[in-house]
Amino acid sequence: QQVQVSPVPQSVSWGEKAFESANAKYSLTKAETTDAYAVALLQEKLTLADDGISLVVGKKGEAAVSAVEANIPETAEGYYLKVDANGIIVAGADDAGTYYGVQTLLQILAQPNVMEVEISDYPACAQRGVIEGFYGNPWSDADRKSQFEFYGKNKMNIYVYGPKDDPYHRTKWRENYPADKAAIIRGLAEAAKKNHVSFVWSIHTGGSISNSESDFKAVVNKLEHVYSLGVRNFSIFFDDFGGADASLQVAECNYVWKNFIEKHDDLNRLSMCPTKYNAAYAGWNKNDDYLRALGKGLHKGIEVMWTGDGVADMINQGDLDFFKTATGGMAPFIWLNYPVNDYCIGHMLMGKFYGNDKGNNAFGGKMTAFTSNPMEYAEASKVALYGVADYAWNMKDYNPEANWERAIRYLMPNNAEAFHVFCEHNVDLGWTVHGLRREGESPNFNVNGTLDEQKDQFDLMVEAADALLADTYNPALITEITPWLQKMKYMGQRGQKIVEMWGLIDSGDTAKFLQDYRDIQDLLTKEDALISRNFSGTIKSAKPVVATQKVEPFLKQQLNELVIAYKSKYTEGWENFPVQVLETGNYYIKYNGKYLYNKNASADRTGDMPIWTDAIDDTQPQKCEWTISVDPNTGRYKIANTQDGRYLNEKGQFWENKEINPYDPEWHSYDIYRVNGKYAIQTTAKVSRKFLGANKTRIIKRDTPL
Ligand code: LTM
Repeated sequence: QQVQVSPVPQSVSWGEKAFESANAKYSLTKAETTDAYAVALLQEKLTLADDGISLVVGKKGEAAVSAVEANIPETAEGYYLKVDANGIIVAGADDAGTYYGVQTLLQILAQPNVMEVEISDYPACAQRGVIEGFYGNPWSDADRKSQFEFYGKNKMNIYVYGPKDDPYHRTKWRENYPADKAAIIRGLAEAAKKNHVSFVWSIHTGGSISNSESDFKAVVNKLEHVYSLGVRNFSIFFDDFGGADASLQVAECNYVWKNFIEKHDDLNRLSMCPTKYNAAYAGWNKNDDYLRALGKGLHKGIEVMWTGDGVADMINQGDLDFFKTATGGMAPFIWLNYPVNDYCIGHMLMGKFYGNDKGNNAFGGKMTAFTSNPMEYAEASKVALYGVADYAWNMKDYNPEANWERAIRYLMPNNAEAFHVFCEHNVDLGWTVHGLRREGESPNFNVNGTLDEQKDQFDLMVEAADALLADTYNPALITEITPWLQKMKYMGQRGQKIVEMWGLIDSGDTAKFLQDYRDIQDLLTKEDALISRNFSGTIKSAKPVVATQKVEPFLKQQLNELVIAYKSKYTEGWENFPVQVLETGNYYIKYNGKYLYNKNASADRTGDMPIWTDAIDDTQPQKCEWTISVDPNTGRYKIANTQDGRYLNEKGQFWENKEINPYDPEWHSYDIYRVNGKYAIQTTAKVSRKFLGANKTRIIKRDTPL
């Protein structure tokens, strides 16, 4: 059978069966100069023997492949590959091309029946890869090494090291790595090389640098230190700190180019991430002074990063056009903020990788690099990265659906169906400050379906979670997604109970109905207790959320309707559920972009009119003491001012004794911010159960301006 090589090659022509791979031996012919990493791979993965099937490997110019030289693509990193009954030939345009040809060959030889095939292949985009540029727990050494192997297999050739929470990248950029950490960087640079990945180390000098030679020297000193660890590609970041000072940034980058890059024969690349790194940050102004100054002033060898229209945006022709005009002719180094989830940390982003202009391969030539900023969950990020690799290699043939199906099988071969269920319920980001949404979550769940159909889906959620929790194929992946698997399981169980409860209303089994209701409350309590992983310092742990587009709202709404239906028919048992106070504390309450001030300072008590303001200022004693309660009889919430017991009403306009119903869309526009010295931002906060309860950290995202 024919295998779908991934990334999809530019041109493939399959023939008849050539031979069977079981027990096959290969007789390797190569030159001294043939890429050592490609040869090492063959030695590791195949059985080599002199009387084996002929396997000729080499690159353009080497005698072994001279017979097919005319077939080798011109494009750097391209290769020609042929398999037939006489043997195999892999001919690269260069070392990387030879290596990628071998990677393709290994996918073909992994099939029981090896088919005759002729492939001519090359990348659409010259630099393809990943930028570890998120806030949160940086990837571990093991995570990164596993990534590099994955990049090699998927023909990605660049990895940018820039985790916001590595102090030696950002806050302590002047300091050298201590010996143990330096050894890790050295090991990573070496591991990247083996997989034909260019390891780019980036420094974030941000706002803690002055436009002075002594400070610029400090940058070069640090880069020299990292150079001494084996790194040969560098970047300078100026994102997320405020000051878009083009003259300083141009001076710093050009200083580094002249006094560092040009000083080393084996350095020739430098990139920078600007402060205005997307069109929105440049005020949609193609004549923005800052960007123009970068385009004009930066040394021509320096590449400039760009995230598109906004911070989180898929890339289209318009993004490239804007950047080109604004910089006076440059092509961007794309920093794609997907599947990064540091601004929606409860969401695991496991959906299809789609939405970037397909056009044709020429689109890839209009950017210098296409890199993706992933989640802090390295293994789980591979679903999206499998798409990134395929897209950036061959834009013209990229098919998001087919790619996603392959990614699922590739990552979880023994439990692909279960992993499919998990991935399809973890797609959308919810409402966030960056506005990026992903479509198609929970595609098989029909809110208007029959109870039986819905039960099948809930059963699948439970069964898939159990199967994956017991899977041993990729323990690192399972560890990362376990809290989300548990959440999916509990949700599925809630759904199973809800289906059952509709039957109990008809049958009149009120005792069982009330027990199911209590069980659902217990499941919700368990879900409330789930956290993504332990956190340290400023790094926050997440509350996992699953299937937020369709299934979760449906479950909430169904429970509400069940209670109403029950109460219209029966009375018994309900008095057992007293109103519980979930949490009391200091909050800022936001409505329609305004914050509610403390009653002492500003509420108009006579007219019961609260005062709303544009900003919160936690230095002033303006905080309100609020009690947030839920009535499990109705699932309704109320927010009371503890000082006078009055309630905030659903319009956010005045206080009165009234409950807040989280199911009414109008009431969903509150954001609650916990006061903890600084103000914390939860961009997706709504008044709903998931933000209330015992764990007080979970409404906090991070204390950074957005
Ligand atoms: O996107 C850039 C250039 N900078 C930061 C990233 O570090 C962060 O991961 C993403 C997503 O929150 N947003 C940023 O602004």
